[in-house]
Amino acid sequence: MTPVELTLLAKRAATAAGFEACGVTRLGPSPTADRLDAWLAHGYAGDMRYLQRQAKVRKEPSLAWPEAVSVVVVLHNYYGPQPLTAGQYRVARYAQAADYHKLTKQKVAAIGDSLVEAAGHGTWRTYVDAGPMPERELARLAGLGWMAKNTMLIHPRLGSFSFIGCLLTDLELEPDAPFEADRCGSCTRCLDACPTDAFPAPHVLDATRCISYLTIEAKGDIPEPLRAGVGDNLFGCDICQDVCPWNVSFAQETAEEGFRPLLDDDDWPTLEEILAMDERGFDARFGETAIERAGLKGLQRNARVVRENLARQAR
Ligand code: B12
Ligand code: SF4
Ligand code: SF4
Repeated sequence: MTPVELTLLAKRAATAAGFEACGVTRLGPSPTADRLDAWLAHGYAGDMRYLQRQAKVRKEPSLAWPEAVSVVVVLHNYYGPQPLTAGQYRVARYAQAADYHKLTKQKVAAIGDSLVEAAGHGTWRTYVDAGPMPERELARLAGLGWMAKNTMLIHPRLGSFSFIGCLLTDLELEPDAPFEADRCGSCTRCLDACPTDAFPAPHVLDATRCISYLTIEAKGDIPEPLRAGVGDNLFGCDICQDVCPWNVSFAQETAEEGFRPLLDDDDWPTLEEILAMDERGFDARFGETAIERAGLKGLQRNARVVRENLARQAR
């Protein structure tokens, strides 16, 4: 099979697996490596030391696997409602469902299997929010969207509520043209809406001020000056995506059953119940979700901050 035929086949397999968009790029040095260096030098990665450790490979992704020549990049829409859970707090949409990594990886792997079967040779590896792949950069290079001012990859017909999956392969595929336009224009809604002022400039996120980092990745306490800004966000944050006109216009509820909330509204514990939880209770409620990443201690830290904020609002 020719590279063009194989590429068509990969895109059909992506659609069959339920991905809403698929593009292809060649594996090469990252054209924006200097942005990563500058970002790390500013200390914007905070406690996420793995980003420092992986920087060399992120800038030169082929170091992860020298035989790889092509990357198939897919987007998977996970949009859905974000209720005020237990009438008290919000959980980022992606974290209300069963952990997306496993399901998305399985689906990406199905594309790899189809490719190798059709080609009669070759091999592949998957990357979904794990490992040193610069996923948003690869998605842009594969023509799937632009790096927006809120740093999200926005697809012009899907918006940004999509996970990115990457399949590296040693098979020759036909690359798509990179997405060169920046369709944010003069809009600044996301920058203005961020409650913790986490954007020092458009396209640059200071993760150490981002609610997503503070409630998921940060190891210690949430710094006092940022606590009020956390508001009712118990885990993660969707604010800079919610206000984005591209999501307001195009976000549609996901068709993937596996991305629907794992707990019924009634099953979400109240803040008081979270604060009284032990490890067993935490595992039983959240063991299958991305919330597991914060651990019981992290979730309780967040619950205290949200409780303080609710009490302040009520006064
Ligand atoms: C670390 C990390 C975080 C950190 C830091 C986020 C950040 N903006 O850097 C924290 C914990 C804060 C975070 C939060 C979230 N994350 Co996160 N995160 C990652 C991770 C693991 C690495 C990102 C990274 O390398 N950051 C460092 C910066 C410097 O790199 P970058 O933003 O990718 O930018 C590079 C290029 O895109 C380019 N670039 C940047 N800006 C511009 C501008 C222009 C004009 C150009 C040309 C190029 C360019 O240069 C950079 C260096 O190469 C990726 C998965 C992965 N392996 O890539 C997921 C990932 C980015 N996260 C994701 C998600 C869903 C989220 C949240 C929405 C979760 C939530 N609801 O709480 C929030 C969104 C917050 C936000 N506004 O970004 C998705 C994003 C999907 C998408 N459509 O964009 C990813 C891709 C995971 C996945 N596989 O789906 N995340
Ligand atoms: S995810 Fe929330 S805290 Fe982080 S940059 Fe966006 S609006 Fe700000
Ligand atoms: S809110 Fe406006 S500036 Fe921000 S990402 Fe969306 S279009 Fe771009």
